[in-house]
Amino acid sequence: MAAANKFLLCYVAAVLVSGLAVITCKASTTYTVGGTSGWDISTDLESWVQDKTFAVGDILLFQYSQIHSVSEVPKESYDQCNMTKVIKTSSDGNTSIPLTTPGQHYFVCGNGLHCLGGMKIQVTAIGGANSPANAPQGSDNGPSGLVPGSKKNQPTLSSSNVINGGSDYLVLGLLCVVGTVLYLIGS
Ligand SMILES: *[C@@H]1O[C@H](CO)[C@@H](O)[C@H](O)[C@H]1NC(C)=O
Ligand SMILES: *[C@@H]1O[C@H](CO)[C@@H](O)[C@H](O)[C@H]1NC(C)=O
Ligand SMILES: [Cu+2]
Repeated sequence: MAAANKFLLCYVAAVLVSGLAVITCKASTTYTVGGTSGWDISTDLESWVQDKTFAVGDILLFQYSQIHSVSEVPKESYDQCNMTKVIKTSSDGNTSIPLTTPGQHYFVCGNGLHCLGGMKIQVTAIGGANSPANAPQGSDNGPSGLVPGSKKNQPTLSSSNVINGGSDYLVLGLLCVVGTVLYLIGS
């Protein structure tokens, strides 16, 4: 009876741990920017961003028509809609951008007038399960990949996309079950 109880306890523990893993190590989320309206000048992007919490590992999917583009830019470019300094620009109409670092990320339409019209978002990525502890936030734009304002819209995308399931917890749970079975056999 004691062994059965122990097994039950272990089983419950494994389930709890797995549940916790799902909550804490939630898989990366892909957000379609602007929802069904997409990345557009008519979309209320500010409201769209407001009620969301983004984490490192999440992906922003920008969907837009040919007249638009999407550029990740440093803060000063974002504030002034000045496209002189751009980190990365895409114009393929369906652009996935993973949030690979914690802190602020700034995205604008490459058309300065659209940007001035509100076609821009500022996103804060909180340190995800994949990032080592909490890196310092607000370290605005360490512009390591800064490309001076070339007017070419090149759809170069980084794909250092870190997705990590809760497999560690699964292994832990399995070990627990195996341990219990061994214990049962041994007793
Ligand atoms: C944009 O920023 C650059 C410096 O980064 C500056 O030289 C230029 O005058 C700015 N343009 C406008 C329109 O403010
Ligand atoms: C847009 O990109 C997403 C993610 O990469 C993909 O799942 C989707 O099929 C693409 N849609 C179109 C219309 O290409
Ligand atoms: Cu635009």
